[in-house]
Amino acid sequence: PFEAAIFDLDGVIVDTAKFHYQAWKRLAGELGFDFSESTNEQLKGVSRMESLELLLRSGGITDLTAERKEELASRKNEWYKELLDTLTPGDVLPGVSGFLGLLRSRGVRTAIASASKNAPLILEKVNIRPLFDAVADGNTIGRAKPDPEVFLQAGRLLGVAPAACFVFEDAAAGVEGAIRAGMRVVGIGDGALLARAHLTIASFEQLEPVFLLSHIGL
Ligand code: B16
Ligand code: MG
Repeated sequence: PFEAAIFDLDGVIVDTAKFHYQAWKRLAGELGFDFSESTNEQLKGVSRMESLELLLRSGGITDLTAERKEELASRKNEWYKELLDTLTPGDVLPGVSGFLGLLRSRGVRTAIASASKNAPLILEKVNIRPLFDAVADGNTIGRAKPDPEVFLQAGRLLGVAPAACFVFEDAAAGVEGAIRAGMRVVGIGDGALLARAHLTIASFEQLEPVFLLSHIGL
């Protein structure tokens, strides 16, 4: 039986994935190359510095000092935070709050497992922190997805064993991390990109909670 539901943040609870993409694209533009949405797919769920490395590689830039990389990453983060500033509770993705409420009413514990250091800020801006029993994020972990650390930490904070946890993820790296953690995974988004998930849905909007609950076996 499943006792806990663990949610990725960017792209699952709120559509901040598009803000990451806009900010990275702006950085690529300043560096003189274009950055496509398909390359961006690889950055989802990956840490800030690893995302920068992937971006630079896609633009053929290989000779930057560590200091310059730090500077570029923090510039991107400033632009990203300007975009986060526009977030309101209305930006929680459709169907999410209702599903969280349903889970909690059935005694299921809930947590966030996000690679983002901005997770606390985002949760506060959209006012959804009260619907989670625990938060594991980029400030509390050492290794980014696809490492299982953030999921294992979320399970530990809830006091629930991995085999009793269900994870909701929009990124291939996150699906992989959750599988390595020994958890079941629901992919949110493009089934082809999330082929390793145990089940994929287009969005929570499409989700019929009762159907999913019966699928999960709650
Ligand atoms: P930050 P998630 C991830 O969040 C994003 O998907 C990924 O694109 C981003 O690089 C990473 O957080 C780090 O974010 O720069 O805000 O610390 O999907 O794991 O909730
Ligand atoms: Mg995500």
